[in-house]
Parts: sequence; structure tokens; C-alpha cells
Amino acid sequence: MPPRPREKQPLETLEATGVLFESDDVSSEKFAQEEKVEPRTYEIVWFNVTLFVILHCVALYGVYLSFTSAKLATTIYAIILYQMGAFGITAGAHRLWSHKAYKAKWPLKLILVLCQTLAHQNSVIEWSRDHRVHHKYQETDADPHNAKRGFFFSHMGWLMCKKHDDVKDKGKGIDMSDLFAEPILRLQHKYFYYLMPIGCFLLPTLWPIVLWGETLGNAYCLNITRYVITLHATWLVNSAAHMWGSKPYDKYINPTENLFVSMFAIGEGWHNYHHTFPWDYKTAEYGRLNWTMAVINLFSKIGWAYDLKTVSPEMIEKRVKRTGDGSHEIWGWGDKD
Ligand code: ST9
Ligand code: ZN
Ligand code: ZN
Repeated sequence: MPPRPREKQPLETLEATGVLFESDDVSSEKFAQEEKVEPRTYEIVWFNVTLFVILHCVALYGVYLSFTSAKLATTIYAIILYQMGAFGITAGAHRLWSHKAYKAKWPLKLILVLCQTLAHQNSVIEWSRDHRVHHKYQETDADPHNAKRGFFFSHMGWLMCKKHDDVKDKGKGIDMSDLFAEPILRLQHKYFYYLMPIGCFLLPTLWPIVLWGETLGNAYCLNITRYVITLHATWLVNSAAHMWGSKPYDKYINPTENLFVSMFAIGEGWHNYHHTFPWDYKTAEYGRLNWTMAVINLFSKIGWAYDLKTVSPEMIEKRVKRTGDGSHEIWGWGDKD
């Protein structure tokens, strides 16, 4: 990768990024670390490895059941829950809370926290702290899922071993006061290990049994299948969308535009754009395969979502021409190597 020009960001960029402005064009610390190549050690957490193996076996069995004994209603229900959980992650933990890309009224916050709990990817506070560290120190040892450590590590391996000391050290410097100031997030964080089993496993298993007479086995396994699918859809953003695809906005960073990932991650695969302009509520220049954006727009029509931040076409154009890889469909003449 060519060394990145250390230019100062335009004031407009700094102002618009709000809480994450420092992570847009990361500190020089990042670049010092990028050059550091050292053998890494992996302290494997066997409890997590065992849980993930069991989870995947049950999920695969759930796929089998959906084609054999499960009711069609249960399969459709599992797909709907996958989308709802995904929405809690994308519109909630990611765009609203990690990046403050828009503001939300309390009914929408409640919906988002419930959906995010359904997706069980840790509490919003823990998720956002890891994600803010990821943006600020991307592809360094302080990045929890540093893609330079390979596909498997960035996809799911990082959840099966102890975090690098840099993650914890640098993470302590991340300001999380805005999220701790929100009672709903403090509550979710404090009672997460009560809320998560109920919200992600118990209730979703119960409804098909009560409402349309599904068997316990089918309801349980298909719920695990939808949970695992949401996990992989999310993890693909950290792995595939940090490895494969074009870089129309910034060729100096690893995140890419990945259509396949966007399809499964309901609009979060446009990752080169997102790392370049992390405060944009669309996490993309366009609305393609981005129903998270469409639903936020719907909520903004009834006033539950407001102050949606985005990026002006002029700013995008300037950036594409300055740092793009030449693949942008309109301003494709970015400075090619
Ligand atoms: C899951 C999360 O899957 C997935 C997140 C994906 C993010 C994706 C982002 C992509 C972009 C957005 C697009 C969204 C797309 C969505 C599409 C949807 C379809 N800073 O954690 P511990 C401290 S979760 C500061 O135990 P270990 C911590 O506070 C899946 N401090 O570390 C603690 O201090 P204290 C289900 C930090 O021991 C201490 O360190 N969940 C930070 O190394 C120890 O913390 C799981 O599988 C930080 N960043 O263990 C659980 N991090 O003691 C997995 C930590 O004072 N997690 N600290 O409180 C674990 O079991 C463990 O965390 C571990 C590491 C084994 C991985
Ligand atoms: Zn990323
Ligand atoms: Zn982000």
C-alpha cells in the first residue's frame, strides 16, 4: 500500500464528523503502528470456541429442518428476525450510537435497543466502544478485528481469543460518555446478561410455539440459524469488506466497496465510503441495497429520526479526485498509480 499523504482534513470534515471526527483521518500513531510487524500471539479462549462450534452445528441443523419438518411460517419468521436484528445493529449500534450520524426520539431508541438485543452482539455500549476503536486505529493492533491478521481473525477469530493489549490500552482513551449518558443504554449494558438470553433466545423461540404450534426443536434451531446468519452478515463487513472490492473514495485504506456484503448486511458493505465519511447516516454515497437507509428515512418522515447527517456531493467529488483509486462511476479520474 502506498504511504498515505498526511494532509490536514478540511474544517468542514472535522465539524461534520462530530464524535468521530478524530477517526476520519486517523492519528499519526496509526501509521507508526502500521509499519510495525511483529509476530502475534493468540491466547485462545476455548469456552468461546466450544460455544461457536455448538452454535454452528445447531444452525446447520436448523437449515436442514427448515427444508424438512419446520413450518413455512417459522422459516419466514426467522428471516424477518434476521432483518430486525440486523436493523438493530446497523441503524442502532452502528449509525445512531457509534457514529451519531442522526438523532432519534425515545420510541425509536427503544425499538433499536430491542432489535439490537435480539441480535446479541454484546451490549450497544460494548459494541460501540469496539467499533470506535476500530475506526480510530483501523488495521493496527489496537483494532479489535485487525484485518491485517487475516480473513478468519477479522471475521470471527477475534471473538475466540484474548484481545491484544493495544485494544484495551487505546480503547481506554475513547470517549464513551455520550453513550453512558443515555439511560436506555446504561440499563441495557447493566442487565445485558438477563436481557440477552430472553431477547435473543427465549422469546424468539417461544412465539412460533405459541402462535402457530411449531415444535420446540424446530423453533429453537431455526432461531439459532437466524442468529448465526446475522452474525456472519455482520462479520463479513470486518473481513470481506476490508479485503475485496474497489476503493473509489480512498485508496490508502483497506476498507472496500463490496456489493455482496451490502446485500447481506442491509447496506453496510459500502465500507470504503463509510471509513472515509463515517458520519454519513447512509454509510454509502447512494441508496443501493441499503434498506437501513430507507427505514431511517421512513422514521424521519414521522419525526422519530432527525438531524440526519450526510456529505455534500462537492465534498465527495473533491475527496474522490484526491484519494480515489479511479473506480468512481462519475469522478473516476482519481489520482491513479
Ligand atoms: C459479536 C460482535 O459478534 C460483532 C461486532 C462486529 C462489529 C462489526 C463492525 C462492522 C461495521 C459496521 C457494520 C454493521 C453491519 C451490521 C450488519 C448486520 C447484518 N476498549 O472483552 P474482554 C476491556 S459478539 C477499552 O473480556 P478479553 C474491558 O472493558 C458475538 N477497553 O477482553 C475489560 O475491562 P474490565 C457474541 C476494552 O479478556 C477488559 O478489557 N459475543 C476494550 O481479551 C477485558 O475485556 C461474544 O462472542 C476496548 N475496545 O476477552 C462474546 N475491549 O475488566 C465475545 C475490552 O475493567 N467476547 N476492554 O471491565 C469475549 O468473550 C471477549 O471479549 C473476548 C476477549 C474473549 C473476545
Ligand atoms: Zn471497518
Ligand atoms: Zn462505522
